[in-house]
Parts: sequence; structure tokens; C-alpha cells
Amino acid sequence: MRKNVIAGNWKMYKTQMEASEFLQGFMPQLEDTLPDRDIILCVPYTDLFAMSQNLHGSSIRLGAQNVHWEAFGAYTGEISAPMLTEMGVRYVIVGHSERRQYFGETDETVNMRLKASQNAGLTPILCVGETKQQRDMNETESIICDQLKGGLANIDQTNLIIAYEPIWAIGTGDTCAAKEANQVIGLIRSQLKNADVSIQYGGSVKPDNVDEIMAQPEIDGALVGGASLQPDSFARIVNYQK
Ligand code: G2H
Repeated sequence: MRKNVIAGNWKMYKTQMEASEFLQGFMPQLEDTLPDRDIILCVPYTDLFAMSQNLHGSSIRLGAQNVHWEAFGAYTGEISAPMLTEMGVRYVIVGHSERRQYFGETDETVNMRLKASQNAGLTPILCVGETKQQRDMNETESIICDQLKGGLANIDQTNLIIAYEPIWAIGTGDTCAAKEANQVIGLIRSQLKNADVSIQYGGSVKPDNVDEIMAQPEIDGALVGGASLQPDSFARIVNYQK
């Protein structure tokens, strides 16, 4: 059964103190019974410890935004999957377009990070998506298929979430039409071996478009950047109505 999954991606925002303030505003706004959806907050590494303590006993799950493929070693500045799990982290974003664009992430390194995450018991959220130029040249399908093929080579698809994030719709306010996102997510699903993988849409998801996005039959959730930073807007998003 596919599960609905709403994840906030805080990117490089919020100090530990700001993260605690966020939770004070956010937690009281969560509706009591949301058994049909998982809620995840993917926060900066420096917020993880305080967040894991503050979220203890709550239904909100903790995620990181990247992970190294080795369990330990001389990799200055990197963080491994066992380090994350020990801190109570259960999810990790892998291959976000900002990591591909600014930090040289490739399908091969994405694949290694996915393997390391699953080996440590983390559920990776694999991000795929095309640029505006690729979309304009009708290359969306081939780009997505290549990213899936390379990223998912020899990867177990039972412990996996995928996020379709068209790069042209990220942080731009320019949302991909819900129907178009639904169509691409259907294509992604057709490429998978496991029909139960949850597939999210990401890219300028906001309180005023989340209901329409979540009403699409192929879309199982949202990966939310900017609108996850304010307690009120993220609360409205996780309390979406289908
Ligand atoms: C896409 C998304 C979160 P935003 O990067 O992963 O960010 O919602 O700000 O477009």
C-alpha cells in the first residue's frame, strides 16, 4: 500500500534555537488524527540532536538532507548513515537538484548514497527532475528515466521514497501544473519494480496548491522547501484535505 508522505526540506535554514521555536508554533497546529500520512522534517545536521529530543514521543519523523556513502573514514566534513541513525534520523534526502547542481552529485554517487542509507536502516528520498531547458526540448522523459536507471541500479525498492522535483519549479513560485506533475509521476511509477513506492511532488508546494496536488491519483506526497519554514504554512500543508 502506498503511504502519503509530506516532508519539509529546510535546506540551509534555521539555527537550533530557530528550529525549537518552529516546533513550538507547529506542533499545536497538527490535527490529532492523520493516520493516512507520514510527516517528516529534513533539517540541517546541526539541528538534528535538539530536534530528536524535542520530537521524542511525537509522530513527526526526523530526516537529514544528505549522507556520505561510507560508514566511516577520512572524509573531512562528511556525515555517515550510522551517525544519522544513532541520532534518531529515519529518512534522508538523496540527490536533491541543489546537490547535483552545486556539489557535483551524479547518478553514480546518488546510487552509492542510496545503498549506504538502506544498509544503515534509513529510508532515502531520491530526488529526480529536469531543468527548464530539458523540458523545453521535450527531454523530460529521457532525463527522468536516466536518473532512475543510474540512481536505482541494484537498489532495493522496498525501503524507498521518490520525489519528482522539476528544477524549473523549485523556489521559483512557478509550480508545475498538478496534472503535469501527475503525468510525470505516473511515468516514474511505470519505471519501478515495486508498485508500493510512494512518490512525492516537490517544487513551490504551498498552502494554496497542496490540496490540488494531493488530489492527483499518482501523487503520494510533497517535498516542501520554502513553505516548510513557517509553522503556519507547513501546518496547513500537512493538514491537507484530499
Ligand atoms: C524543492 C523544494 C523542496 P521549494 O527544492 O525540496 O523547495 O518548495 O522551496 O520549491
